Amino acid sequence: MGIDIYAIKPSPPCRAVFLVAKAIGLDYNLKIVDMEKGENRTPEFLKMNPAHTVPVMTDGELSIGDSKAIITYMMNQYAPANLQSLYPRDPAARALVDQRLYFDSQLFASLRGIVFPLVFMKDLKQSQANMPRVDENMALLETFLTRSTYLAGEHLTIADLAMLSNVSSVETGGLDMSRWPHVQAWLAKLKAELPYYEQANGEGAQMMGAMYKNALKELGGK
Ligand SMILES: N[C@@H](CCC(=O)N[C@@H](CS)C(=O)NCC(=O)O)C(=O)O
Repeated sequence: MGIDIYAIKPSPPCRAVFLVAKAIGLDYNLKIVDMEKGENRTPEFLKMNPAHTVPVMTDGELSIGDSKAIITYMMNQYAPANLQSLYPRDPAARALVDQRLYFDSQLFASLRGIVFPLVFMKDLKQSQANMPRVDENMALLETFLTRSTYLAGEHLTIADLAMLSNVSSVETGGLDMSRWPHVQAWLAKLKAELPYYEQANGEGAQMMGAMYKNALKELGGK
């Protein structure tokens, strides 16, 4: 019984879920999905999430895919009162967090656009063609982070934790982070502040970065 999370460690959306669970001290059973064996396309998995993506969460009768739906549910259902500021109840403050979460999905989609063709299709050209979208989103993130210390204001929210899973992958993937100094400073600050960083995110980010860099090397890219 309890909460089950179907996931893989390198995936940024899965790491967003690990980070938020750690932040609020929520226990769950981790069910690693073997994507190479097609475990995300079995009838049982597709019943939980027809989009065949990880992460998926089950909690009693509820099965839900998409990291944003999962982390906001976790906050709404399980966050203790003293941690509500991670996903504020005030509509205006929450709107800001939600906006950053939607932006994070956009940034993830652009990252997928460089990783998927390279790692799974061995298509360097397509990956490189998609790179400007990543740069554009990272520049937008830089702009947000010139306006506030954290992504949605002056304190940590789940928008930071979701974005952290993506930006740490940009760093481990070897992209030139010096182009976005506020993002670099924010990343260093979160790594230092979150005692659960390494366990929930660091190890998986290294795995993702290695997959990207190895494929790039294999295909002769830079
Ligand atoms: N918007 C989704 C994206 C999830 C996603 O694309 N997950 C990838 C791994 S990083 C996946 O499961 N891909 C397998 C597939 O598309 O079949 C979320 O935030 O959960």
